[in-house]
Amino acid sequence: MGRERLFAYAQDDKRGDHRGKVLAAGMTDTIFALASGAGRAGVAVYRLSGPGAGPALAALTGRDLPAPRTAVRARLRDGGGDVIDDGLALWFPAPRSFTGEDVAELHLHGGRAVGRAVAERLLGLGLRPAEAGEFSRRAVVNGKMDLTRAEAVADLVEAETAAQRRQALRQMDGGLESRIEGWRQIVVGALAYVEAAIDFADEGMPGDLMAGVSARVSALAAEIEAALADNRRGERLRDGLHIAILGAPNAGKSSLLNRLAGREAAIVSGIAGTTRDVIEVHLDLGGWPVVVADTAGLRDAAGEIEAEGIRRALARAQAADLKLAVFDGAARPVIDGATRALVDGDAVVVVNKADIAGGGVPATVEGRPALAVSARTGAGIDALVAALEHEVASRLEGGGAPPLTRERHRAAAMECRTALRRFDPAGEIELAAEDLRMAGRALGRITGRIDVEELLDVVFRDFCIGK
Ligand SMILES: Nc1nc2c(ncn2[C@@H]2O[C@H](COP(=O)(O)OP(=O)(O)OP(=O)(O)O)[C@@H](O)[C@H]2O)c(=O)[nH]1
Ligand SMILES: [Mg+2]
Repeated sequence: MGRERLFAYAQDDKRGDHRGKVLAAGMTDTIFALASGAGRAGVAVYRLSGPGAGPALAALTGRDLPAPRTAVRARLRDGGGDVIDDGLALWFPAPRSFTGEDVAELHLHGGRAVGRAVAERLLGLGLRPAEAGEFSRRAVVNGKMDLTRAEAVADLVEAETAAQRRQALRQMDGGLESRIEGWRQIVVGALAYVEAAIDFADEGMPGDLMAGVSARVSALAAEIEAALADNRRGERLRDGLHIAILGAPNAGKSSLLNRLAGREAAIVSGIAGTTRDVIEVHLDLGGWPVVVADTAGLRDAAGEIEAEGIRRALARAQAADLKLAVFDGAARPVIDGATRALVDGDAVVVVNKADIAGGGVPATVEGRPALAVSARTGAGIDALVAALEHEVASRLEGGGAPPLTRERHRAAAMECRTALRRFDPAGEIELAAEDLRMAGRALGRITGRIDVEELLDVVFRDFCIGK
């Protein structure tokens, strides 16, 4: 039946305990949870998983289990025979279910009293409430999906913009898994050659075979390096790109934030130094997730509180992926020096108050094109949004391969890359083999998949022959 697979949990710590914690399949308790959002709703979906799901469904409905994967109308009753609700029931016998276990689903009316009665009944039947992520966890343990797909399920639930949704869907379809698996196959293939070289040391390996292995290993190291040098695109798409609005007091930063947000998120006033703290707004910019931060106006003469605000503003400027540098068009021809100093390749420049600026605004500031806008009238805001969208897209768009989307993917890929770079078939051959094993294990931790044979290698390496 070919190579069986076991599933090991990825370790959080970077060095990792690569023996992993292999879970035995037989989890006996049956869990339940409200799978739809909490609170009042037209419909609420309850999910049950585990060996007790079938008996619980039968007890609730007072009838035989419905045909698999077919919705049937059912009256659910509590322990005393009183009707709890009239809804739909679905039955997904193992292994063809989300978790790979017996699963039942109840679609009921989304009232709190219904929810309480259902939970009481299920508790009475010996089920227990699921812990966070437990359904997905069981799906991974039962081989229904790898860790990257399980993470993608969570990302899809969290997705707030179209780009986040697309990235999550692609990963859920196994995009990242097959990329990582492809890398791992190359490592495993190379390891097979090296092990053959060890086994048949007396006969000697043809030199050109080893040269081929070496070339494939360095090509893979380069490919992983390129994947790591993607500016953390996948993670940033999950988190949202950070944009800091910067400029002199009264330039109209808060007014611009409110324009972009479409609501009065920040206080606007004619008093210079109104904004002190950093104010963040999460926005969907043409499908791209961004976190826009309004900051305190930059100036020298400032009291204690404002000075702290300015310190925070500069820290934001440093940490931001993109800066929105705001100049006061009414203050022209004076171009604020403190703001100007922050303009670089990561800045979008606007000259605000175009409605009262009189005369033209400069075409560029520090070589970056300057957009004339008015936060008051809305003039130029569409062009500003388009410019921001363009800048954000150029930082998040990847086109090609599915990106690494979590710090733990990155840490493991780095560990793999390091081991591959260390690989030296001309040196001690046992050490070369060990480097490949480490590289393969690091990749295996990303998907949570470790071949049984590899695992057995690790477990039994220290046994002596004949034992
Ligand atoms: N005419 C005109 N006035 C504007 C425009 N944008 C902002 N203002 C006014 O400029 C003043 C300052 O605006 P804010 O948005 O509070 O400026 P800020 O840059 O956040 O200022 P601080 O928080 O003090 O750093 C307010 O009176 C706004 O109404 C604009 O496009 N045109
Ligand atoms: Mg402000």
